[in-house]
Amino acid sequence: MGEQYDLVVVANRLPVDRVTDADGSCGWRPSPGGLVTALQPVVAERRGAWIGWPGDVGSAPDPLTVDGMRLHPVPLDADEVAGYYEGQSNATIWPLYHDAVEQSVFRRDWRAAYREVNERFARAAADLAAPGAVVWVHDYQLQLVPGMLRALRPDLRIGFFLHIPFPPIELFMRMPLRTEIMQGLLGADLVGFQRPGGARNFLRLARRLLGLQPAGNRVGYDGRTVTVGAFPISIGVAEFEALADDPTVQTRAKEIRAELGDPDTVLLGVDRLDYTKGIEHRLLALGELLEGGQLSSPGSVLVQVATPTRERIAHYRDLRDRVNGIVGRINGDHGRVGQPAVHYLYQSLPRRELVALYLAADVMVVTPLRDGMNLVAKEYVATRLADDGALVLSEFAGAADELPQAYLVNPYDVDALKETIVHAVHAGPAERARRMRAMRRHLRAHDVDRWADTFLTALGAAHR
Ligand code: GDG
Repeated sequence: MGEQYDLVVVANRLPVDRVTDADGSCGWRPSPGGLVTALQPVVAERRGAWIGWPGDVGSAPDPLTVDGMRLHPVPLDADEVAGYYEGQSNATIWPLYHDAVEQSVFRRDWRAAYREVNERFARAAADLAAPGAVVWVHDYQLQLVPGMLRALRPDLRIGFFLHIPFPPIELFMRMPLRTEIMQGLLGADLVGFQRPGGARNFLRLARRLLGLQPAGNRVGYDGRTVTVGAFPISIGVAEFEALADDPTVQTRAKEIRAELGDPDTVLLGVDRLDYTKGIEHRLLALGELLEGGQLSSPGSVLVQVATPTRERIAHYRDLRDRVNGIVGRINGDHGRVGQPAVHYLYQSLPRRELVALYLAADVMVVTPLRDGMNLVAKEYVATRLADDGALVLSEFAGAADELPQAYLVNPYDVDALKETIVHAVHAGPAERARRMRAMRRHLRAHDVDRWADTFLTALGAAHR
């Protein structure tokens, strides 16, 4: 018998990236993100393991220990990256679960790859989990894993958390893999969603598609009881507060404002360059505001950070071209030498620089067309230690449930978006402080540690 663990996290990605140095030797670089920050202490404290893909193509490297977590790499070959990851996960499921804001592509060979890779993750978890262990499976790439793992190891306590929205029945029903995915998810003891709406969609679907009879937040399946609930994810609030309190970050924020030409208003957008994030809607609204004179350049500037993502998928390349075009047009129409209206960065920035940008921004503009949660909105709020600044937030982000004091807006309604941005830009300090204080208070009581604890406690209590 090999290594065994009482807690096993299963996620598409490992919390590290494999990097190849100039001399050809391989090394590891931590890839800090919200999920890693949340789970590292939990996994380390329980001497747990993390199963995931190292992010490159090729054979499996040996297991390694990082920050008290035992990491078990799952290898993918080039066809699997194309079929399981870029195909079924990101060109079929991702758009469909986000209200079909882009057309999903359905392909048999992608489904086969998805099954095969999910099976590999499930077998890895079955090998590593101690008798009666807790296994926590994450996200849309691995929806078949709970069912596959249940078949291999009926003794385990299995939790599943979906980071993205769970769609209404009408959309879900399009998927050729619909029954398998539902059966896969129902292999878990606890299925968690970001919002109550996702949990409701799931329970309705269990009735419609599988003829099950949910009672409250529970549904019987295959002789077991599956509990369903909403567990809104959060951020490491203390970490962001500490960065915001750091004098070098504060100095950098002042420098950024100076580099932008000391404008009256700095607006900020930070997103992966994804078509779900509503970047085009935001830019079009800004363009019309400059055109109509409600905002003026160089008095107001927008900094838009768009982090490169999924660049091999056609929808993402097309989006990049469109955004380049809109930014170019706005700057062509409204910029001056040395004073563009939009400062556009297609780059991934260090976290300190990101926080300096949050501090430099008067108005944060978060306008997704659909988003599971949106951590950027929470990060901006957490860093506003003086309760200043304003958050414009789409109703269609999960964060809107918890941050009703934001300037909420339907980003599809361009006039409403323009009005809301203008309102946020002109709001007085007292109004801003009132809103920001309430949002900060909520976040401080609901950080990511509490999210992980709440989920694991509910999993412990879930019926067998
Ligand atoms: C998925 C769901 C859900 C972004 N640019 C840079 C950078 N970031 C960081 C942000 C934030 C994270 O990436 C993005 O998180 P979001 O929640 O905003 O969005 P997704 O990536 O789509 O995440 C989402 C989330 O999962 C968690 O469940 O909230 O709804 O779609 O932390 O700060 N970080 C750095 N440089 C960048 O340029 N360092």
